[in-house]
Amino acid sequence: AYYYDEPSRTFNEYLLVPGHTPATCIPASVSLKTPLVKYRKGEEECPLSLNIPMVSAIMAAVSDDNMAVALATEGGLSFIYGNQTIEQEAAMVKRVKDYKAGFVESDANLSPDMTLNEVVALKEATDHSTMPVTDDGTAHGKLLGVVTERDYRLSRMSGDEKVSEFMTPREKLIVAPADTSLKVANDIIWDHKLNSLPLVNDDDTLAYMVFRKDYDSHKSNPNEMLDAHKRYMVGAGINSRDYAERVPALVEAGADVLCIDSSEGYSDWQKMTIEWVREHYGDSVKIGAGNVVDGEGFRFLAEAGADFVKIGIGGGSICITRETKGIGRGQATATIEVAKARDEYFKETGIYVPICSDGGIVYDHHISLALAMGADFVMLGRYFARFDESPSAKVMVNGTYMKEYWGEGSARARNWGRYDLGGKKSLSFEEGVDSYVPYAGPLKDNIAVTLLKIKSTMCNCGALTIPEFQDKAKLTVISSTSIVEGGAHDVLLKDKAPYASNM
Ligand code: MZP
Repeated sequence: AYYYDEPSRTFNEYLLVPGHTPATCIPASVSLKTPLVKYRKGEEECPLSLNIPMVSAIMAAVSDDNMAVALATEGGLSFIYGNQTIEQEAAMVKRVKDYKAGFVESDANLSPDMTLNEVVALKEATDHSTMPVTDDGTAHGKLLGVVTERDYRLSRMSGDEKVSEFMTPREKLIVAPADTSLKVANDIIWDHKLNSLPLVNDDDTLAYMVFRKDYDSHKSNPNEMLDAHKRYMVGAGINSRDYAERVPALVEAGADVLCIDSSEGYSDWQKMTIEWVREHYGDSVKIGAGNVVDGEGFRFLAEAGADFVKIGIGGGSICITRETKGIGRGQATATIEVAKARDEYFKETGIYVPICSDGGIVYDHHISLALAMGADFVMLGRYFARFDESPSAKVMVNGTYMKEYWGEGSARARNWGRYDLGGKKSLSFEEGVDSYVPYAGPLKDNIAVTLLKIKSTMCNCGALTIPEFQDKAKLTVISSTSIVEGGAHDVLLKDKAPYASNM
């Protein structure tokens, strides 16, 4: 047997040592843009990149179309879970691609002279889940919709960002009387640089008139405006069994990138899957592979043609693979070694294959550590499962709201394709658990805090981009006593901070 000289370590055993911070290095100036698929670095632009280095896990408890829209809105990407029928998965991908942010279709026709009150009445009468669209022909902005107060409250309760994203507290400061005409309301919106305008009738707010002013005002045809809209990016999980049927359906549905979802990816099955994709689609279909935990595994998949490689075995919060099978590696050590192999491969070939650290992110600063260690982006399951947008149920447990979160190798998911080694199309033993995670509210609010923490850390290390961070980062292994020193200690806490802010 081969014995490694060093123990394998987790993120929690490392800290970043700050470097010099120039005055120009402030969080607002940090770019988190990062490559998603391989490219000839230095010679060409990466064909597919992310605006933030976070993707959501290929799990039924995490990544459906709803999550995908919410995360893509923030600049990340979801991989729709593959443990469902091909038709179901393709339908989810299609819904993300068809989703029109900020636009809701309607067959109602409005004139610029109509009052806001009349528009609301029409909305109530027709019970449009869609919103009316109009063009007054002269105004700079266009009315896209009406959200009644009831819709707004319901949307907040269900965490529907599609509606609430229109409204900001600032916008609630300006209200329009119910008899204001659409034309005048439009001018108010434009003059005050608003997206929505609350309308008052007597002393009650009735509705928000939702406008948008960032598209060509000459286009009066609503459908034309909807075609002009940028589509969200979405990924999809596949397995190394039914790819000949699943891949064409997902490509047809519009998936931007695929990922072979397997607990252990250093295998001929993955090579065969990638080869099949290359044979049928050349380089036009992007496909990631994994998971691996060392340089050998990385090189195998890179040479097989993977567009990115995912790292991590046994580190997931719901994972018991290390206990059941005795395989795996500390996530920090695995990331460091794979990053080294990625850099060597780049030097030899000129091809930069992005790597993704998957699983085991417990605190926000673990994301910063993973990036500093060379990861181009991270995949998270537990983190996203906690939000309103995840597909799992929100339940009350002992007086606290929780979301359900289960592993793909649990008896509940029975995702045999992820664990299959040429067996009998069933899950022979469990490698994951079924659990609860504390409910943390909307994705948007949580991710904003997480990203600010990452950017602040990068500034502490004097870096304005992820490659610069990777170049400048100084990392130190810490002793178990310094881990204790790192938290609040030797004080009696007055109040336990909310879970989300502990991340
Ligand atoms: P985490 O973010 O919850 O720590 O980990 C999520 C990752 O755990 C997933 O992206 C996947 O790689 C892995 N996973 C999913 N299900 C299982 C399991 O049942 C698992 N063992 O390990």
